[in-house]
Amino acid sequence: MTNITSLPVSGALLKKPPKNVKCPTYDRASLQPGILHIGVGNFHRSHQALYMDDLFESHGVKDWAILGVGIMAQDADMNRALNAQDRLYTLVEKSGNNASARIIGSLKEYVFGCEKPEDVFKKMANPEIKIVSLTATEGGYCFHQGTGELDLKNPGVQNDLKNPDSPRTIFGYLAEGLDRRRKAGAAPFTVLSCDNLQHNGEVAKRTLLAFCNQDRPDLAKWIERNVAFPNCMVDRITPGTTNAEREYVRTTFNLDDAFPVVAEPFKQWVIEDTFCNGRPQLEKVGAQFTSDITPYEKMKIRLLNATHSAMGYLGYLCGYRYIYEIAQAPEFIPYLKNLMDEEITPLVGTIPGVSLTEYKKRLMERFANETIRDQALRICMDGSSKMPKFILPSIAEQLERDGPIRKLTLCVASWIRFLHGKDEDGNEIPINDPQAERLNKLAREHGDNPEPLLACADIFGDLGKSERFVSELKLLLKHLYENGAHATLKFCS
Ligand code: CS2
Repeated sequence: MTNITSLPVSGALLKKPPKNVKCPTYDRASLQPGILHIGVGNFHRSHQALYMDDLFESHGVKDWAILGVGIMAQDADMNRALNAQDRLYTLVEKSGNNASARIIGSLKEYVFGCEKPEDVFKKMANPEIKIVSLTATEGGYCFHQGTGELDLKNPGVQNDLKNPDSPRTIFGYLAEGLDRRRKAGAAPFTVLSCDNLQHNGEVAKRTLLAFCNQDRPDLAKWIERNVAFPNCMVDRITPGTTNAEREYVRTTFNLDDAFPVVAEPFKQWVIEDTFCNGRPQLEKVGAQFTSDITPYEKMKIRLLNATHSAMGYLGYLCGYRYIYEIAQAPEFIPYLKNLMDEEITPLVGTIPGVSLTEYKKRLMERFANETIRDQALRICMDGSSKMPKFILPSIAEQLERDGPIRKLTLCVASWIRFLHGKDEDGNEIPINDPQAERLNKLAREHGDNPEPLLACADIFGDLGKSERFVSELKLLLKHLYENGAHATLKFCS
């Protein structure tokens, strides 16, 4: 604790900005909203909101302010914190001995959809909103991994079809917002998915059309003809905020912020330029526009996100709690390097002007950044939707070309061992996944036999039919149960 009184983050702070913190100098009151963003979590606040803040601060842009929206019950804390702080928050970038803090001013409003869905619909209907961007997480698109189609049995999707006035998923909001535009004869907004899915725009389009086709086929047709869904690749490692970050911001920068965000210095955003109703000039602040997103998203999701998952599950089982500890552990380095070099890189292809060797070297440095204290459990969250996007497609492609799969399969085996819910010393493993109950039951009851889990086609598709994969998985899972995580890591390195 410190005895200096810390300054609350709010509009008043900007009138007398502290010397050690960069603050917006643009006039926030004169900003016009242009983007409505659903899912204002830490990633959005360290990434897209920062790009927009840069655009307002350095290029005099005024018409693309962000109107933030939360649609999940767990967004209640963000709603409270942001609205109490005039939608301002502290972003700290940290690496080595360097740490810098700035106040981000690009969020003009924040509406909590769980309490006020009608307010969100009204905002979406307003033609001044030209883009609705999304960070809905990998699971937020509710599609069945086996078929790629919207899962109509998903409880959120069912709720939104039955109760269009109080949606719980992106679909209910997007459908109602776009329908109001259509009925008013107004131009639609672009839907910009910023989630870690390959072809995230196409996934958003496919699932939204399937949703609308249930009871609003005319709307579906209108969306298909008029709405753009650019694909994009987003990147910035952003840990969750805990009291340690709040205390750090208080003691280091003398700021009292209920929800600061800490991130690494690196950031990347590659976007397809297919917006249907204008866009901000993000290229002025470091975003890259491209006509072919495929190699970029493959590079990022298959290398960064997959290696993250491999570190998360196995690292947690080995007793580590932070990603930097795992990335720095001598016993992990060869496994991670070989996983990327031998089993993933041959699938990524080439990107003009990008050296994958450099990219991977940089990744290892980023993972090893101990100042941001990225939590292994953050990475281990939502495995049921991350595994099919980050890891399983590489296994499927390697199987097709008769290539190596051991290190990728170790990640799946570690996940299944993690889902058991008790570590090697009998301590509880906190499983944070919408499917936790079902998966934990299967993992606990069947131990080293992965077959009942592999039968979950909504996660594994038809990978469970591959003899080679199944026997490899059985071998590694048995090894994990019999010899423990450290020995299995050694066996696979
Ligand atoms: C992580 C990502 O959640 C995860 O599993 O891999 O959140 C990762 O930190 C970001 O995609 C980095 O851009």
